[in-house]
Amino acid sequence: MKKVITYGTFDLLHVGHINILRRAKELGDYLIVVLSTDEFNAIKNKKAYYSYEDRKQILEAIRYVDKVIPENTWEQKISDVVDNDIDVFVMGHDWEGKFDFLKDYCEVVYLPRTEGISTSKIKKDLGIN
Ligand code: C2G
Repeated sequence: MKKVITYGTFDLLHVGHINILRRAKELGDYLIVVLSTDEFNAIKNKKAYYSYEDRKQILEAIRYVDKVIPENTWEQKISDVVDNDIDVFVMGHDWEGKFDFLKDYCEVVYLPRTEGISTSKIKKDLGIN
């Protein structure tokens, strides 16, 4: 079984998230999403609208997603990849190069982002700060 992993906040779920999850799953047979906790979002200077539990429940309902685990630190990726026997690490190309250290442990793939949509754009368009 070819195992894929990806990371993110996935707040206010939109087609950009669905597109990366679909393409990540297409690279293997099993997709783990490592979901930023509310506490880690604070470290990322992000404030999600939905709580971790709600974002987790939403992700678990997506057909491409097989497992959701918490992302608590920047430093957990190597152990996540090793402990979960991961073959492919996937992120949007806004992260291009940032996680190349994982190439010692698995394939690293950066996929094009979906243009014209983002959680911050949704908030801005709706007049939410
Ligand atoms: N994404 C995308 N297209 C968009 C918006 C997002 O492909 N229009 C991708 C991002 O590139 C990322 C994933 O969707 O791969 C999740 O995006 P965010 O929830 O914004 O995650 P981020 O804050 O980038 O967290 O340790 C890594 C971090 O947790 C990544």
